[in-house]
Amino acid sequence: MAGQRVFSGVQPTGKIHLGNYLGAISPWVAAQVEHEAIFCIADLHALTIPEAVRATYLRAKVRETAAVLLACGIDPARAILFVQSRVGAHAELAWLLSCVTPVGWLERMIQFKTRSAALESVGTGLLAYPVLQAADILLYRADLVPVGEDQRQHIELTRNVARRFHARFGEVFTLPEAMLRPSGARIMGLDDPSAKMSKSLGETRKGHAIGLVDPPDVIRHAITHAVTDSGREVRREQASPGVTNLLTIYELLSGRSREAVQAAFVGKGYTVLKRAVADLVVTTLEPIRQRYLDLSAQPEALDAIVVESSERARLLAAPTLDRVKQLMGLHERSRVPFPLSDSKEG
Ligand code: AQP
Repeated sequence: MAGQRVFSGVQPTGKIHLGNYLGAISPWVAAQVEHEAIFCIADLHALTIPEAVRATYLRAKVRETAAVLLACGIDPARAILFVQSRVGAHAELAWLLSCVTPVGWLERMIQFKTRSAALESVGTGLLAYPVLQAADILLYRADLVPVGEDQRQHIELTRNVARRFHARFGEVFTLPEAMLRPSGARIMGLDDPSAKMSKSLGETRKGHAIGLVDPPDVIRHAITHAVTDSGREVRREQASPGVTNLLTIYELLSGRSREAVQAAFVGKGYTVLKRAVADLVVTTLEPIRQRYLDLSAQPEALDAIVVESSERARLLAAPTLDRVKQLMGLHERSRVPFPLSDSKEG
């Protein structure tokens, strides 16, 4: 797996939370060491969320997201960290791919069903969201896409869109693999362990999510009030979803095995478990919060990083888009050399 290209993204909406960190961002930080890594701040995707469609809000959120990702350890010397709307090829390829994607495929997406169910009027962008996501990934001919469990279906759709394109027009894309961590790909909400921890719910429900840059007292309060079950102590047999969620968070942040964590807490009261989880979360997140505060005080430096990275992303994306347009008959000869022999570095 060494030397493969990794691509993933995060929407600049709401508060980036511990689920984003454990399911996606911390695997990204690890991936940038052994792979060629490209990470996207997906502001075009954010436009599908009505509250995000306010220019000042979105612009501030893009910068905030960049600061959080850098604070978590994304290193611009190793990885490309760019803003989606700065690379025009994403929207252009999304349109071209939408012309080969059946509507039925999109209507079956769980995320579309969940989000649209809550809306009076559903925008076309919400339905087409996974096509834009497919374009994001396919543009860079990524091999691996580290994501949380909620994105598994979208990666499968990306593969199907690529296959359909290949069957009609010829080979151009790499079929990407979703990269899910065995434990922690779906961290649940603290206030309701039957729902995944999410930015959107975190906006409206206090105590749902742990923000990566929340102050320690807010984190401790949320964990202390996390929903568990009617029992009092951790048992050896199958734990309830709320207790399992706390054990999973502890397991991932401590780096210990599930068995070791289970053994350490069996017979201990939920208060002891919650205190231990809160201590570990605060110890892990406090340095991130401090780096975030430092970075936030340097907006020009943040902007310079994403502008420079976006230029690098533009150069990587151009040959794929050009090849796609050529295969679809939009122009005759490729204007940009397409690296078919797969030196992706170029
Ligand atoms: N709870 C989670 N556990 C593990 N991984 C997660 N991810 C999201 N939630 C969890 C992963 O984080 C990456 C960025 O996802 P996103 O920007 O779509 O964040 P979100 O929290 O899913 O945001 P929203 O806008 O609030 O979406 P909904 O309302 O659908 O939850 C992705 O790799 C994602 O899998």
